[in-house]
Amino acid sequence: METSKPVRGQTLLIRFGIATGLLLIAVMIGLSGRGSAQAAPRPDPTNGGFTATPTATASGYTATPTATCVPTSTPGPEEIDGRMTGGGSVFTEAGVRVTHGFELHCSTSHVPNRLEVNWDGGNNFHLETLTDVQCTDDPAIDPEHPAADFDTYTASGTGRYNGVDGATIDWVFTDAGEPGGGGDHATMTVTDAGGNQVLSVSGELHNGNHQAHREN
Ligand SMILES: [Ca+2]
Ligand SMILES: [Ca+2]
Repeated sequence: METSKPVRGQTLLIRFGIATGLLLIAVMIGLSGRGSAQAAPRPDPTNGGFTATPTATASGYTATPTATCVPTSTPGPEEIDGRMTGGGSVFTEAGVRVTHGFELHCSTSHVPNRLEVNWDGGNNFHLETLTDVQCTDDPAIDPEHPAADFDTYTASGTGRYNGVDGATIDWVFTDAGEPGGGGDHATMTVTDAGGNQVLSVSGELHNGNHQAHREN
């Protein structure tokens, strides 16, 4: 009887010790788990779910990649150094003869640039300023001789219509070799100072010749 008391007390102590130990282990595991959960990187919803890692640099700032410039416009045609001379007749749809004579360069700054157009018994356009010009090579057109780097002269200008300033002209002349009546074309549209179209003609030369040249 007397020897059983210490044995029960020891058993209780051992059980208490085991229980306390288990509790401590459980608490430590719990703390340990919570600590590791806090240490794990959290996905950044603004960065595609990835956590950005700042990179220290000598200046203290992270280098930002510069955008590469991509050309969005196509380069224009290569400027051709040349001129076109000549003249001739074309007819409107109504059968009105339109005559023209010219000396024109492939640059607005290369002067002189002259163009005279006469039609219908007294109407006249006189070019004063070449405002825009483009000399181009149409693969389907052969200007033959002399050697030239273009065959098509497309331009705009301002001038006088029947002596009145403020008129404009848009035109295209082509040189398709010789004779001029064998394929050279002229297209011209003249608008007076009031905005009225006073001439519109497009066709093959009936006589005359357009001649493309190199400047040198
Ligand atoms: Ca050509
Ligand atoms: Ca020609």
